[in-house]
Amino acid sequence: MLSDDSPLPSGQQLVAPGKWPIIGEREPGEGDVPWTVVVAGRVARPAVWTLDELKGLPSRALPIDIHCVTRWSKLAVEFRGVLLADLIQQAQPLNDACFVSLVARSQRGHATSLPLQVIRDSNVLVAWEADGDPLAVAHGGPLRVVVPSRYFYKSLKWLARVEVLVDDRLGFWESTAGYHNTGDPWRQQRYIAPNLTKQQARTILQKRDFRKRDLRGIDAGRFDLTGLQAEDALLRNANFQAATLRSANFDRANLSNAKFQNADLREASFVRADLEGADLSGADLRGAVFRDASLVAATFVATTTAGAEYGARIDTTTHIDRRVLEVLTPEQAGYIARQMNW
Ligand SMILES: Nc1nc2c(c(=O)[nH]1)N[C@H]1C(S)=C(S)[C@@H](COP(=O)(O)O)O[C@H]1N2
Ligand SMILES: [Mo]
Repeated sequence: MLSDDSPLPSGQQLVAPGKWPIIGEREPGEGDVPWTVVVAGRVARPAVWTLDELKGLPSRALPIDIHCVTRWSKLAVEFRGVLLADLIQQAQPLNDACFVSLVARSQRGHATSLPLQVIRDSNVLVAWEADGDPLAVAHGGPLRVVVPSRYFYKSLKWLARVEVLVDDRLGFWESTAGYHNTGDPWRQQRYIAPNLTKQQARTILQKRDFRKRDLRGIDAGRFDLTGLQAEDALLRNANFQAATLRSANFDRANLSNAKFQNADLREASFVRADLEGADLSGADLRGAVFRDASLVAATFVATTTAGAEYGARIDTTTHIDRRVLEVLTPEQAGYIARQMNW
């Protein structure tokens, strides 16, 4: 168990030593060769560097903790690079410059943003090396941003363009998926909930039909939702604690960070569902189907402060791919393997 002075924000779990999950895009979009980084926008002197020019600048290696919003963490990865603040300073930001949009070389125009002050106050790096090795392409190589003290979605892979702005411009996840625009892991600023009145939520819960709906963060704790139809629903951060969900259908639903503690999920179906960071501790999973579900950093067993283990009810009627062992933390993987007799 971790002590109170642990460097792990609440709701996070360490990945196994040596593991580093790949999240989001896996490769950059096509672009010019060689790689360049441009600083433009509200600056007096737009600037551009090639990769070699950047690597020729005075660099520093800093240990930075990775905290992914889907609840895995990897501590003290040593990233080598240059300070983003130094690059921006060379382009001479104008007085009204307040925000910075970081744009990737990406097929979908992936971007994220930060207040200029955050870049000046913390060691935001433009990095090309992690733990002594060149960054792998899937992890943003040849060049990515690394932002300490923010969820990792602020750490843009394949940096191509730094746009200095007066007003903020929301990034890809922030504008399409409700990711919090600050994303401070110490405050668990994970997602913004959509607007749903209490009355609307009640009606939807009574009908037990969530199909294809955006119900992020909905509170369905303790409800009787036997036979719920929730195929393709967006249920990130939803609360299903102690709910009755027998034979519920969650196929292809997005359930990342959903809470299912002590829920009755017998015969529930999660085919191709996204359960990254979901908490299923204490849930009854007999007969539940997790075929092709994504279970990165999911929780099946928790330990109370008194030290008691408090696990999901799993047996050989639970359909779960053996591959999950690779994406779970060692504690979680061990628990599943024991229940399944693997
Ligand atoms: N260009 C780009 N950068 C990105 C993403 C992405 O999809 N595209 N995903 C973000 C998210 S959500 C996370 S958690 C981290 C994942 O980095 P990793 O794959 O190296 O672990 O990259 C961030 N930067
Ligand atoms: Mo993420």
